[in-house]
Amino acid sequence: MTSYQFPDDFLWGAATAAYQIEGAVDKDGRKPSVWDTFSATPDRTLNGDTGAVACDHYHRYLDDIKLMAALGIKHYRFSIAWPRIIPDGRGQVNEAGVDFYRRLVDTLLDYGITPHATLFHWDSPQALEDLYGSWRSREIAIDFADYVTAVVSRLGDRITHWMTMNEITCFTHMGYGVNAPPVHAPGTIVSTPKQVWQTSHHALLAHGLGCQAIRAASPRSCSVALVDNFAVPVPIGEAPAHVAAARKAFHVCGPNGGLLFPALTGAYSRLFLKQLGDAAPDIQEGDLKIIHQPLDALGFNVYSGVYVRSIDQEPGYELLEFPPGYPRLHMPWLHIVPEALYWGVRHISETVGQPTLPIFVTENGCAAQDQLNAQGEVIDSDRIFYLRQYLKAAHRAVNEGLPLKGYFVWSLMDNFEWSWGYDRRFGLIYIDYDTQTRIPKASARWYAECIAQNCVV
Ligand code: PNW
Repeated sequence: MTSYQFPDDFLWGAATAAYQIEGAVDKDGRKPSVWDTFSATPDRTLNGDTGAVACDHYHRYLDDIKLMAALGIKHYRFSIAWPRIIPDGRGQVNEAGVDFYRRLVDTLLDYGITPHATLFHWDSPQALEDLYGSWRSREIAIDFADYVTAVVSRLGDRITHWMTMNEITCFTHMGYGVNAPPVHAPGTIVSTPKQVWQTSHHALLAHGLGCQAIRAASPRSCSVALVDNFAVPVPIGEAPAHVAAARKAFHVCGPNGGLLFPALTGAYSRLFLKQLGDAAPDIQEGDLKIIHQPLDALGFNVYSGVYVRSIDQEPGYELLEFPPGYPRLHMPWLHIVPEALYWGVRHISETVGQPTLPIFVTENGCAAQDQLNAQGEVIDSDRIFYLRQYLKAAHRAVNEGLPLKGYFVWSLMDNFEWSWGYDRRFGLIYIDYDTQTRIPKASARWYAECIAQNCVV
C-alpha cells in the first residue's frame, strides 16, 4: 500500500474500440465502414495496414475476457460498430450483428465485468459516405439516432453505461481537411474551414439526438455520456497568474470552444467564435438545444497537454511549444504531461460550470517500442512509468474533491492504431499478429496490482 489510495468506489477499467480490435469485417452481414475503404486505399495507412483481421477479437472475445478477468479488470469500455448493426447505415437492422454484442456483453457479465459501450468510435458506414458524404450532411444526425435506438432497444436490458461518440475532433477535423489530405477516414478534402466546422456541428447534433434516443429506448435507468479529448492547458507553474491564464486558454485551446462547450453549456464559446470568424458553422434555430443534453458523466481521453504561462499583453496567456528534448513516448504528439489529467478534470468542473458532473478518464495510455525478450516477456517499464505518473495526477484530483470517478487504460491490448497501423502498440497485452497470441506485458501485471490494492503501486 502506498499513500496513493483511491476511494472504495473508484472504478478501474480498460478500453478498446471495434474497428481497432474486431477484424471479421465481412462476417455475419457487416458491410464496409469508411475505415475499411480508407485503409484499403494506397498510402493512407503505414505499411498499408487495415483492420480486416486486427486482433481477431470477433472470434477470440472469450479469451480476451478471460485475460481481463485474470487481471482483475472490472469495467470494460468497448465500442459497437454501426456497420454491423445497420450495414447500409440506415434501414434494415442486421440481427446477426446485434447477436455478437449480445454474446460479448453476456460473457462480460458472466465474468463480473461491467460493460461500458461507446456507440460510435469512427467507423461510419461507407454507404452513408456514398449517399450523402456522411458527416458533411445534417441527415447523418437522424440516421445516427435511428441506429442508437436500434442498439439500445435491443441491448439496453444488459448495458446501462452508454457513451454516444468518441472524440468528435478525430473523425471530423482529422477526417476532412482543406488543401492537405486529412489523416483519418474518410480522408476527404473540402474547400473551406467552415465546411470542416460544419461536419463537427453535425456530429454534435448526432450526439444530442443520440442522447435523446438512448433515454427513450433504454428499458432501464442508465448513464449517458459524451467522450471527448479536449485540449488541456496546464499552467507552467501553479502561481495564481499562470492558473488564471490556463483557465482562460481552456476556451480557445484546440477545438474546445466549438465542441466541448456547446455540448456542456449549450453555446459555442464566444471567445472561440470570434477566433473562428468566417470558419464558424451555420447553426440552425434549435440546434444548440438539441446539442445541450443533460449528461450523467463526461468521458475524458487524456494523453498529453499544453503548457501555458501568463503574459502581460493580450490575451493574457501564451501557449508554449515543447522544446525538442521534452520527454515523450512513441508518437509525435505523446509528450508526457501527467498533470494534464488533473487540470483537465479541474478545468471542466471550474470552467464549464458543472462542479459535480462525474468525470471518467475513458482513455489514458501510451505507445511504446515493446519487444519480446529472450524469455518471451515484454518488460515495458516505460509504459509503467507513464501510467504511474498519470494515475498520481488522478489521485490528486480525487484527493482534492474533484468529481473524478474512474479510469480506463488505453488499451487492453495492442491494436490497429488508425493511420499508424500495427506499428504503434498501446496495449497492456502484447499481440503477436502472426499467431494472434496474447502476452500480458509487465504493465498488465503492474496495473492488476493497482486494481487489487486500489492505489497507485
Ligand atoms: C485516441 N492526438 O485517438 C482514440 O480514441 C483511440 O482510438 C486511439 O487508438 C488512441 O487515442 C491512441 O491514439 C487520438 O493527435 C488520436 O493527440 C489523436 C490524438 C490523440 C488521441
